[in-house]
Amino acid sequence: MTAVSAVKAALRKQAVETPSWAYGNSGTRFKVFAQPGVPRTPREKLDDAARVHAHTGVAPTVALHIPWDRADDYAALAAYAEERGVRIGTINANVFQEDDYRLGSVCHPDAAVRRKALDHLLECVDIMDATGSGDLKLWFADGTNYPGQDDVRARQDRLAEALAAVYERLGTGQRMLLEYKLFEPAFYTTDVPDWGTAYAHCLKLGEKAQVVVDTGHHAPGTNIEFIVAVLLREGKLGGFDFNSRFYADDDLMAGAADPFQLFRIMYEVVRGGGYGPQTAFMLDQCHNIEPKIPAIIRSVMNIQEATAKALLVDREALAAAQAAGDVLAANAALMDAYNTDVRPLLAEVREEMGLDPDPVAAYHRSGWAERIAEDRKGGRQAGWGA
Ligand code: LRH
Ligand code: MN
Ligand code: MN
Repeated sequence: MTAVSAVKAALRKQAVETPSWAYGNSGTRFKVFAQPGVPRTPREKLDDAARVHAHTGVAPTVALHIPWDRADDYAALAAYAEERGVRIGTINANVFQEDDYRLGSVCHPDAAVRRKALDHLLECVDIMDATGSGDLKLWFADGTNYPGQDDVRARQDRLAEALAAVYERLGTGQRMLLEYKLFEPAFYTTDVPDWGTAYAHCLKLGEKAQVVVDTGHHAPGTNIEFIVAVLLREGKLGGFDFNSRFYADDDLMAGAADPFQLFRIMYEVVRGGGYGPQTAFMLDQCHNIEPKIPAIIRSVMNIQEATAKALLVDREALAAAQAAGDVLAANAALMDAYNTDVRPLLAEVREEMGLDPDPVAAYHRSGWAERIAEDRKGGRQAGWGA
């Protein structure tokens, strides 16, 4: 049996990174619904992230997206975060929002555009130096819409060249995390469409290059936990962008659409020795209609619940059933853990951490939502279309 005290200790040490862009207004390409009190500056995003950490105790870092979170002085921004009890986490590069990138960024056929994109990636490493951030997250919107539009192989060569230049620039303790996505905004080919392509590039680059699994970036029905198991086995799982999807890259709250899948993923993480600071557990969600901060708290709690269940799996019983070829007993060992109501356990963990057992209720009682609605007028859209 798994000792409950060990499970609780592991849960107390959990760290989920929240994305700065989840705090701002966002929408679909049809409509951005503005909300009262959303942040107007990177500092205000950090203020909100600090509230999430204060109520959950497990969201100590905040991912930035550059240029959405541009600052004059990044060291000062990092100091501001620390004053509020959080730290700057992953730096997300953004080479997809300028007219120059119509045909791509680092894979663009024009060397001048490729240079511009590379310069931005290198600038992001400068920002990591200034903020003390260890991870650079790279996602490329690059691809083509029509057969014949560009040379698919040449685009891989250009990608490899840019990645190598960034890799070269990384300092000690810094990693680059390459994120793949099946499609969108490109619809015929995407230059990093799947874990295999990301893995091949990272393998060639070296140990500081690892793959990021965004749970919304696969074809329907893809067995994501299998990808997680394989990447962990190869030492190439850098982290996650957690969110939920029903259809494509929906960016809904983590664990909302398929909590069972989230459990299966977390089980493979635990099983494969990936539960710890070596794996970046990030959220990548964009709330469209629901209030930002409570929705982020809900995602964090959903991840905690999936993790608690994964940690509760009786691995000895599971291994024995697997060795005996007892298919049903093995499946039952997993399902018993999944079907456990872990909410009381997590409430206890929170109380032991000096927190309210119900983070959402505590947030609503805190008065923060009313305060920011009053104090902040003219909140900005998070990212696209801003
Ligand atoms: C791309 C993506 C990537 C971006 C984020 C805003 O779909 O998942 O991680 O940085 O969305
Ligand atoms: Mn993502
Ligand atoms: Mn995405």
